Amino acid sequence: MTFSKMPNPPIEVTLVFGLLGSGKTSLILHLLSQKPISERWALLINDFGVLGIDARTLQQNDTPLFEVQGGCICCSAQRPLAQTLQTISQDPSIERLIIEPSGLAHPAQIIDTLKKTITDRPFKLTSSICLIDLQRFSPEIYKKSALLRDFIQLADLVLLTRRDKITANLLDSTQHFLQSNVLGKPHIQIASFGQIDLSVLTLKATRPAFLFLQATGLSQQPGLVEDFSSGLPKTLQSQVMQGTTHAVSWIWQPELLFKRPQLKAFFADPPAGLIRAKGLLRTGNEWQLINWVNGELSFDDQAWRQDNRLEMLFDQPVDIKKLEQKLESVIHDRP
Ligand SMILES: Nc1nc2c(ncn2[C@@H]2O[C@H](COP(=O)(O)OP(=O)(O)OP(=O)(O)O)[C@@H](O)[C@H]2O)c(=O)[nH]1
Ligand SMILES: [Mg+2]
Repeated sequence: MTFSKMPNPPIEVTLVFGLLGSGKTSLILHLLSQKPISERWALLINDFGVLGIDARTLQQNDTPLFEVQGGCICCSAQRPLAQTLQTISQDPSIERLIIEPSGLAHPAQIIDTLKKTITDRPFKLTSSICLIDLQRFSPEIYKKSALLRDFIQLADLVLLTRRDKITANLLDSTQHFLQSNVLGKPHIQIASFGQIDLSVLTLKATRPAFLFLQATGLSQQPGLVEDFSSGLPKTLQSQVMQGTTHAVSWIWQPELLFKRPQLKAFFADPPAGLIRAKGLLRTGNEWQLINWVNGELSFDDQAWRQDNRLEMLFDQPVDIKKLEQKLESVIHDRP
């Protein structure tokens, strides 16, 4: 990749979007692992909840990371997004920006903000990547979901994820469906754990200029963050963000331990309405990133050691007392 030697070169932007848990952070981690040493990138992360778990996961020494919190950057956090873009544009060393919006964000509004915000240096969208979880895609879902159809329309690349989880037949039929039903035939790649190469950062649009669609039927309202008093031991912070999607978040002291078997049991019988969970938890001498998506729980080692934090997203109001009673069995005061 070569960057322009113009006095005020644009910052090249890659927008990585997709529904909750579709693999955005995993893809960005893989892209970062291939970053040429000579290039300077920045990351802009907009996690739905308030704990910034994605940002903690993606934090690397040589890549500045900007977080926009307080809702979705496509709606309630549009102004913080514009302000952050201005801050990024003032760093002359940054050549590329990768944006991960929350899984609830509509990319059209983000593209609009990128275009209309006046910044010291311009931003140029060089690729937009839409991740689709093969396990959660079907022609019926596509037909029902205006959001999913918008996602696919807006993407330069549709990246089908969780290849490892589905059969070759299902993969074939999904690809065939997308090629036959999406206007302009999307450019499709397939991956497990976001393992694709850096050429995706500079994709040229494969289709003529798209129409920005209005975000309709989004299950997202401006986030309202409220504190709640937690009954769990040594809780440092407990917050709930309310909209149509309810995000419940806790931070606990680092001494607490979360035993794996109990965590597995908790998520084997998940609380009603749970759609996504992630956390950075001490599970022994190590800290682990835990992810619950599609009914499956996974653990990955993390260097994180500052505290325990857990976030759960629900598609219905939550009885926090009941939820905490259930969670109590998972928390151990001492190793
Ligand atoms: N089996 C399998 N798991 C995957 C794949 N891609 C991601 N995952 C796992 O799915 C979980 C969620 O992945 P993330 O990369 O955090 O997804 P995300 O889209 O960033 O999630 P949100 O930011 O919460 O919307 C993690 O446990 C990943 O390890 C894949 O291709 N195959
Ligand atoms: Mg993520």
